[in-house]
Amino acid sequence: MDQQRSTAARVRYHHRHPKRVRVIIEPVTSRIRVPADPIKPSAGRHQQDLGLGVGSDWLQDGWIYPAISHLQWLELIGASCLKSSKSNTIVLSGLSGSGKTILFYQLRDGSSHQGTVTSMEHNNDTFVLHSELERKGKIKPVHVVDVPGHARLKPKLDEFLPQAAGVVFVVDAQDFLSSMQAAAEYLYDILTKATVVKKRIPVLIFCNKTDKVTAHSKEFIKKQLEKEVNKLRESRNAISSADITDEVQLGVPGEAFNFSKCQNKVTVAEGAGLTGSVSEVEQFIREYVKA
Ligand SMILES: Nc1nc2c(ncn2[C@@H]2O[C@H](COP(=O)(O)OP(=O)(O)OP(=O)(O)O)[C@@H](O)[C@H]2O)c(=O)[nH]1
Ligand SMILES: [Mg+2]
Repeated sequence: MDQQRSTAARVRYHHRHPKRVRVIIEPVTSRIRVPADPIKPSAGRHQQDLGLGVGSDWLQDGWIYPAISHLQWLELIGASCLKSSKSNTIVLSGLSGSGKTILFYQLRDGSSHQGTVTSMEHNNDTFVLHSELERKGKIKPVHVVDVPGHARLKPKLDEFLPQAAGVVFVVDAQDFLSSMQAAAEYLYDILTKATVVKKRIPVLIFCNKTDKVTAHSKEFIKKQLEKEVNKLRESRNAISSADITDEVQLGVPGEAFNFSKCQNKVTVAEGAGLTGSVSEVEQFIREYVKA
């Protein structure tokens, strides 16, 4: 009698809840018999092959076994794992001095660790938010990456963006006017990244340092950034040479740009990392990295 090693799947429907199915994958060393009857459900259960097999289906012990290679199964299992494993990475981005590192420590330790200097390396840690330490039950930790604003380190962003569940773009609300153009350019680069648009990665523009009385409001910052992004969009579109190529076109051509036109969700919040006023960032994180 022929022996065949292969993998098999069966779908078992719940007898009372037909929408509930169980897929059972198992290696099979089967004695191959030509099916007399293509489908023979056993008492009280409905079975069905997955339609994934190549060649014939073989009937054994009342189940249909599509013979497909182990490699195909690995691919299928890998794909379903990727789908179900949600990222827990939040990327902190923004110009140098906007307050990313202070925010990072505030989220992790509930303290600003005053005296931070310009970061020359990215900060990277997985932790339960400090504000959630008192909460009962199991809480999903968040992987927070603080990418320094130094020009040399900005390319690091490309490394982390593909795995991001969300991006926090930190803006210095106090020193906003002098850094507005540079901030808009950096934000524009993020919003036109193919990975951000394709994966619909949400972006939170966090207007930081609002503990200072001279800080600009989030409404003002939002409007100014939209205007600056609009200008950038026009000037870059006008460049006929391929010197600068945006991966994705922003907004609707011919219409003034605003963040609601982005394919991914872009929201604006305000607070101060230094004084621990970061609840809007925490809410954003928990919206996209479920506890
Ligand atoms: N008043 C005030 N100052 C802040 C706040 N957050 C950060 N700062 C100050 O801003 C400066 C820069 O903060 P950092 O967190 O080091 O900035 P960064 O974005 O990490 O900068 P790079 O590492 O260079 O990219 C520090 O002197 C902080 O004390 C805030 O909420 N309010
Ligand atoms: Mg820093």
